[in-house]
Amino acid sequence: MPEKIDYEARIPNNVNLKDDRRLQRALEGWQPKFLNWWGEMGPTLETHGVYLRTAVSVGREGWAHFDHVNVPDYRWGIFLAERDADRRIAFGEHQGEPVWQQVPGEYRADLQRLIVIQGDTEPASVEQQKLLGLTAPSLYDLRNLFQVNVEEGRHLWAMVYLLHAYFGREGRDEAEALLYRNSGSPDAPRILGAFNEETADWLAFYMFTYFTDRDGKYQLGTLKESAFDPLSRTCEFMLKEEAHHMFVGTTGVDRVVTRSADLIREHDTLDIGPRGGIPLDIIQKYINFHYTVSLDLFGGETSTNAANYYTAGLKGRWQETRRKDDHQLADGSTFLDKPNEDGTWRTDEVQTLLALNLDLRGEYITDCNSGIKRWNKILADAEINFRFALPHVGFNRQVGLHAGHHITPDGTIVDQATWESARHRWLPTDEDLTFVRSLMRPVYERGRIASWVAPPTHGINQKPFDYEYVYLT
Ligand code: BYC
Repeated sequence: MPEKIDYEARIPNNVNLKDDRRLQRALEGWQPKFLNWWGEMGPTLETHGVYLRTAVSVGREGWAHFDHVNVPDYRWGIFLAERDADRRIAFGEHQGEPVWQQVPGEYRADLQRLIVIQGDTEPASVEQQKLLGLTAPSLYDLRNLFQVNVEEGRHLWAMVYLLHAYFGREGRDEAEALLYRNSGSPDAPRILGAFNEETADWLAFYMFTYFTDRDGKYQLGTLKESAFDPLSRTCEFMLKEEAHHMFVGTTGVDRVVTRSADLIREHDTLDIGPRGGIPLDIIQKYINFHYTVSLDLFGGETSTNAANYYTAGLKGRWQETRRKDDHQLADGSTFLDKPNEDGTWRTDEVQTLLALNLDLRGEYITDCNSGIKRWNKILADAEINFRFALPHVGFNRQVGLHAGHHITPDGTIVDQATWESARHRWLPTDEDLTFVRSLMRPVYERGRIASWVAPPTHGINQKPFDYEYVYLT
């Protein structure tokens, strides 16, 4: 399998597409539908060139090339990480066998479902972010938005390639449906809840790329372990692109907190809204919202789906090969805190194999805490007496064992009326959202930035902050 990407082809790829005319024709049939979708559901703002990175090879070094690109001409393509000819299945009942280059019949439905769910999230996020280009706080941010969007578009290509290449007619139908469902649509919504929420302002965008893209990192990490080698290889390459998306989130929230801290010090008050900054309690409410809708993306804490995927070798654990156990998980148990109807908590013992979503969520939560730590350090360094925190895992949940319970951010089980009466202190209110939106005015002069966010410490690809990242005329 060549590592070099063929950019001469209509669909750039490193999977020798030209040698499979049927597949090539099928994908070339899907391509104009994708471009139509991009035109209708992709970024609203018209530009004349965005400083974007494009993959040139999938190897360890030098895979990205930077240049100004006219966004609709971006070369979306199919890029799989290099094949390891000796790769063997790392877990489950087929452990030790060579990985699969084709889909085994008995796992076809499950694999297709996992790929469809993964594929559905990618265009959904582009749809959610459609209008953000109209209000970017700087050209640097605008460029990052487009970078994230084109790569999510490419991730859709990654899943569509698998559906077309390995799942026959049903796969092709599913690939069509990925363009048919839309975020927030009452008739044909996206599959997972978080992808039907609005990303209506730039603080929400930073939070989304911090918390929701991070779910992407962990889910892709488990699919990278898959025995189905083409899925594993495509996820491995997607993870490289994903890292930048999370960088946009992490540093985006850093910059909002930094700016708020500066305004608090300058005016000696936490009430910085009138000074054009975002108050810390509103930032905390955004954290509470985006973190909890992202927790829902891990599914139920105990899941026979996840157990079956694992045993079959379809979906592993985070860093499966680094774990020191039998990779079968037939024995072993773990502990799970559950809310009781009477408002108390109990701890149940559950089989490790059934608790794989919980395991993955635990890895994710630890990672999320690293953001909280760095944002608190900004406050501590500014000698501001306020600290962010992740809410309790049961707070504001719609999926899993906490759904239907009313749990406060500190983990107290309360009745519905108590929860509802305090909700405005925990989650963004209409007033908060309206206020944040009122700050969202586009700032498109080179080197300038909106009032509510600090400039980045570094530009992209060693360019300065005042570089013309986007040509608007
Ligand atoms: N919403 O056994 P359960 C990303 C369903 S993000 C709606 O508890 P399971 C990205 C579930 O389908 C990563 N339905 O959970 C980020 C099942 O339905 P059926 C996306 C839900 O199956 C930013 C039933 O409830 N990738 O890449 O172990 C920008 C019982 O399910 C939800 C993936 O998620 C929900 N939140 O786990 C761009 C990887 N949760 O079968 C991109 C692929 C559960 O009874 N997906 N249900 O009809 C999976 O691995 C699993 O499907 C899930 C759910 C982790 C989502």
